[in-house]
Amino acid sequence: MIEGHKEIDAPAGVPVWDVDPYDSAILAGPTDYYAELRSKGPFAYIPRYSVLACGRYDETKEVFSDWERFVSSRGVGLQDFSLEEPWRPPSIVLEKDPPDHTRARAVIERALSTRAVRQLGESFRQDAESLIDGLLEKGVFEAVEDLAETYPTTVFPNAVGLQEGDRRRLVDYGSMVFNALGPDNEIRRDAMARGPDVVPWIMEQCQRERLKPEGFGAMIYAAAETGEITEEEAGLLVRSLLSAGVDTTVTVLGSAIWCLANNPDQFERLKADPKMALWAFEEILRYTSPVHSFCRTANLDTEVSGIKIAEGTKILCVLGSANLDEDHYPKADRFDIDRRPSDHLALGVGIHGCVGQNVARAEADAVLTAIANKVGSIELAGEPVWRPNNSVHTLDRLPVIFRGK
Ligand code: OVM
Repeated sequence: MIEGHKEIDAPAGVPVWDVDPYDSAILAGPTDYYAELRSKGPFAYIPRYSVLACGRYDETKEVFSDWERFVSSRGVGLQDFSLEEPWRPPSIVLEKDPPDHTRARAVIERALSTRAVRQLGESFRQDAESLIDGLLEKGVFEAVEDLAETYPTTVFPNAVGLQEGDRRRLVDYGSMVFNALGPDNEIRRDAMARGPDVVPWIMEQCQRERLKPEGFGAMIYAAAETGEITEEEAGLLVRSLLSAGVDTTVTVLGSAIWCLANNPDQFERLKADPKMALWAFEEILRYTSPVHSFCRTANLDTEVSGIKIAEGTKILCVLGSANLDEDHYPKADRFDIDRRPSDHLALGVGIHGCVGQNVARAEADAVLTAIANKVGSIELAGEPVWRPNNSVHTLDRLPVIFRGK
């Protein structure tokens, strides 16, 4: 065993690569690691964790889409749940395969449907406008804390129907969930140390009595009324909302500002046509890949691109690398909102593709549209600092200046 999964040999034809993908320097600046991974071929064997890493577009998409061969029920991090008990009861949507997955997915999908999300649009827009107005008054601000963390932790708890939206605990729980998918390193241990304070609070917010009668949470509990899922499963699905809905959107909003500050020509393009906000968002997703990697586990002996993969193999799917694959995206290293990359892998693909993407798009659309309409220029006011995280590529600090139009 290694990091909670079966130790495997390098398959024939796969280069051995002595790298630590979870090294803080790589997590903070992964571009060279991504490029080297792609140059090695469809897969590289990483002895330190005994995993096959995959970072070209085609193979990453193949592994990620094929839930029958590459399962999620054995965990989407390094740990194999068939061999080791995870730190929390598994998610009934992320960490399950059909047929279990199908029932839970249907319920959460309905709660986060286009129709349910459309009703939130107006309040999302108002909150975005007043946030941007406030930041324009400040001029210089810290974009991670004052924008990226503030916006989702304002609108999302409300949309779920939480009584209180303790921003720190929501962000800290997300950090636990995403760091837990990596190895038992210092980053993971630091995040997990918040558990005693954060986990009981999160579980408390998931209870039916705690949730307002309107919101995603209440819609999920309505499915427990009809017997489609149990009350306990409803609580776990609300937990999924709180696990996946905060860190991800916080990350992408920070990265959005980083992209626009570094590419003033693209910001001009967006200002000239604010209707490009959603396409800008897709390019931000492709270019920055908020979730940089998730694993799958081979559930049988199989083969991908001529490489034999043994049952029990953990495959580290490096989404951040696949999204920068030159063979799929010409000039992949250029941020270009006119690219319209509707097939990027940042939200996953297939039956496990991001179920919250309507909500994420509504949040991003509101914020990017408000910025396009109100802000004249975005400038860095200091060096951006990235925060190492075992699955999320996220900023720690981003000092910027907004000037009005
Ligand atoms: C969950 C969940 C879903 C997607 C991502 C995620 C690792 C968690 O269902 O808890 O973060």
